[in-house]
Amino acid sequence: MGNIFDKLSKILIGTTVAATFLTASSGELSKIMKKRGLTETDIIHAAKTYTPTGGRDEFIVFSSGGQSGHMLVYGVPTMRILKYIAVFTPEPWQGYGYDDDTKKILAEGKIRGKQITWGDTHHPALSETNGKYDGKWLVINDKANPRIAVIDLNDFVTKQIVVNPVFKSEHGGSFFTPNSKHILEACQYAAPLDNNYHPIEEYKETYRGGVTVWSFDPKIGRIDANDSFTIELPPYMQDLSDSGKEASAGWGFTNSFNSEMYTGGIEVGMPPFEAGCSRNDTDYLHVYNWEKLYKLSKDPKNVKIINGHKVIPIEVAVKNDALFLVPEPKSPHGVDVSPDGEYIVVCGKLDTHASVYKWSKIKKLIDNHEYSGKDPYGIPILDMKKALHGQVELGLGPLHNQFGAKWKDGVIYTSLYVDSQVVKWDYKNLKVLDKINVHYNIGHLCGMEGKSEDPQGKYIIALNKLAIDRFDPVGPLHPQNHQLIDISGKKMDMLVDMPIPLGEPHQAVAIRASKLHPEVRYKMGTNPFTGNSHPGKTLAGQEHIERKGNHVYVYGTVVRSHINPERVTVNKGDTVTFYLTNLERAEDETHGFTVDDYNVHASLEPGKTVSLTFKADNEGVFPYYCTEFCSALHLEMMGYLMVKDPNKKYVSAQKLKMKSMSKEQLKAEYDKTVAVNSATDAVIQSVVKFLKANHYEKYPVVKNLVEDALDQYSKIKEQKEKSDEAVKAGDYEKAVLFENMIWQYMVKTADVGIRAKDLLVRKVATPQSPAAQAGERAFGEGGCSGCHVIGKVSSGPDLTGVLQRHENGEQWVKDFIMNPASKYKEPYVKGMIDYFNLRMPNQHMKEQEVKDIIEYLKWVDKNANLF
Ligand code: CUK
Ligand code: CUA
Repeated sequence: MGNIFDKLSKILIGTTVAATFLTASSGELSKIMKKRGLTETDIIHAAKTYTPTGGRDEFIVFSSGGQSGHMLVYGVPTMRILKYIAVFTPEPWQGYGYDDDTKKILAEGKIRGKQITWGDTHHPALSETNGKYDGKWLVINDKANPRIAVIDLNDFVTKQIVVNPVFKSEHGGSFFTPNSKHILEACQYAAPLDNNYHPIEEYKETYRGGVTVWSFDPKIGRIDANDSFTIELPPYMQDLSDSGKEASAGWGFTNSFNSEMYTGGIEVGMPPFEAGCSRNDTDYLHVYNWEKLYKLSKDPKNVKIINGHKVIPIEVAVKNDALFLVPEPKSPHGVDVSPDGEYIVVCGKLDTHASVYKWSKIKKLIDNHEYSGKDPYGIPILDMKKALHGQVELGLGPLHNQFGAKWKDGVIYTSLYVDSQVVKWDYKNLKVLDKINVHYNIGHLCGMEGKSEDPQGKYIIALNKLAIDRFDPVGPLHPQNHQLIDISGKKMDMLVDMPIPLGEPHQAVAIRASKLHPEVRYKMGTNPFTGNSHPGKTLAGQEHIERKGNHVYVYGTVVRSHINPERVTVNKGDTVTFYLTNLERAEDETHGFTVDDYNVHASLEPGKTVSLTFKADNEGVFPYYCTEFCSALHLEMMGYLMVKDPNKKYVSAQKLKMKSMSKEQLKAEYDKTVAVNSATDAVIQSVVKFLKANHYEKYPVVKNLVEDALDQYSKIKEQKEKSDEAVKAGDYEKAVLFENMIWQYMVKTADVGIRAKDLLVRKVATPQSPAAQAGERAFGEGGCSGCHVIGKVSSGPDLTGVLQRHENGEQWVKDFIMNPASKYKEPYVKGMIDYFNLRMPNQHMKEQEVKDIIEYLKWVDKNANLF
């Protein structure tokens, strides 16, 4: 094992102090390594990725969720999944597709009137300012049902879905331009741009591809379909694309794989598509000046209107020197533009090479009108050799590229699908630098901010298509496998695997975590989908039910732990709309809402208002309830929807004779409840005193909790008034109920208040030495905490001050822990045994643990005033 501790300490702390510390615990570590069969390298990989509880990641990855139509969010280097974002597919937890507003978003994705509830998501893109990620917006495409969705990174929620009006399939999207004013989206399978039938025999004449240039407003994060247009392209099956940067800003680049314009036909005796599409030695890289074409699209004489959408015909683009073709090795796949916009790297897929084009060379050919020919549609073709910087043989099946932090020195990483490898190479000096094996068949690879003008290096994630034997078997359908690779050294280092059981994530994008600033609560009564106040916004005290003809509107609120109103009665056949506002301001106090049997569900994050509409077409009694375990009284957070048939006569059930309590009994119960409340209140007051004395307001996290607690506490006054009123009227039964409500508010106050106090103790206490920390751990894990609670007498005595209680206290405590029985006869211990009716057991602690516990107890004594 030799120098593993040196290596580890370098990773962990980078000092020799750490090495000493590690050597001390090395016995334990080597035992675990042996038991689990771990090598030194494994331990180093663990140290590079493991993040202790509460720790955060350096990068956040947004990965396509493939056929799930969702996206997923995870952290690097921990590879912990943080969220699924619902995009094209309903997602019950978030209420996506189960409340009115999210149904509306999903309905934006209807294609020619048809609701589509899935998506084949491929390429996410993050918004950019001056070519750098700004952490504001995320977009992703749907290949099967050509659509693009916009996700708001303020709350990680999909806010817009836009259908491509002319494509029947799309793939080369989405790609933001460097200032996020536009998004490029390229077609995949060519088809007629109109919606009519055209025979396949007229493929060349009537089938088309294209690139749609969507206008995007980065201020509000919405696509403006009216300001957008499509560049008509030949039916070459456009593929991956990238938008130009810096030197090539304003231009776009799109690959293709069927310049043969083959149309298949196995059933009529023709060879399959796969043969016909790869007959020619070269296909075409489309090079187009989208910026110029955007300006031209404003003039109606430059566009055809197809399905209500502007399309610039090929001739118009050619006439204006805005569309060119450059031959590229047959059926390539990825195309990626270098951060300075000068190099365009095309991956061979069927060719073992990557082809590096130079923008200045392409531009020169364009400016000099130096063409080697024209394609059948009249598009000028540039000479491949004259446009190339060079080619490098990388291996079998090169698919996609990512630039590293040293991109200026030519460092780039490319995935090799067939070889199942990532290759690091130099696109400037055209040589291979390093290769690493992945498991198995990698598609995209994701660098940290690797698609921006500011690649961060550090890590590459291999997005592998097959997992085969990597994980515990879960049936014939295997998870996908994302592998994290450390690229900070000279050689690439494979760190960890993460199974993805959601769909095939083609591409992922990563951003520095520090650039994301999502909010933790909505402004009270917000509709997140408009950003405005929701028409159904209801504040405390405004709850009511309104009937308009056959439509019943419930203006309700939810807050720990009740839904107001709790009873809603409607007629069978009525339409019912629940408007619900979550009145909570506390972080993470989300409530859920459903009505049994009616297929509706909402997620109510703090401050949000949602609306749920359904037809009450079944008679009966339907509980509604909160679906998030939001508080101790979560199960009580419920109500009843009662649906009556107005045409039925209901015979009332015979009233049961219930025994009722005497007035004296009720008064006694009332007195008891009041006494419990004032005792609880005394506890609360002592916590409040502590919080104030220790200046809780100086610590924002504590302050938030205290505010939430006081919020709960402030509601007591109104309940007390109601209770007093009931007493005055002699109605003790009602008074008891109100006193119980007071107690509920007190419990909620105490719950949050004590959480605040615990946090505050940690903030104001003197820092713990490593030994005291280890001692606290041993105290918890060794069983001491089973009977002893610091600051309190529980099933054993309070240990605050225990070191002072005995002569030569430290030694005494040590001896007692190591061998309790030796002291059972001492009068003090005997007294304790009698009092608690328990004997201190021997926990068989190690000497070091006992020493640490004593350090911990010293720390407790130093901070005794806090407990
Ligand atoms: S594509 Cu899947 S591996 Cu849709 Cu970006 Cu290349
Ligand atoms: Cu609110 Cu459970």
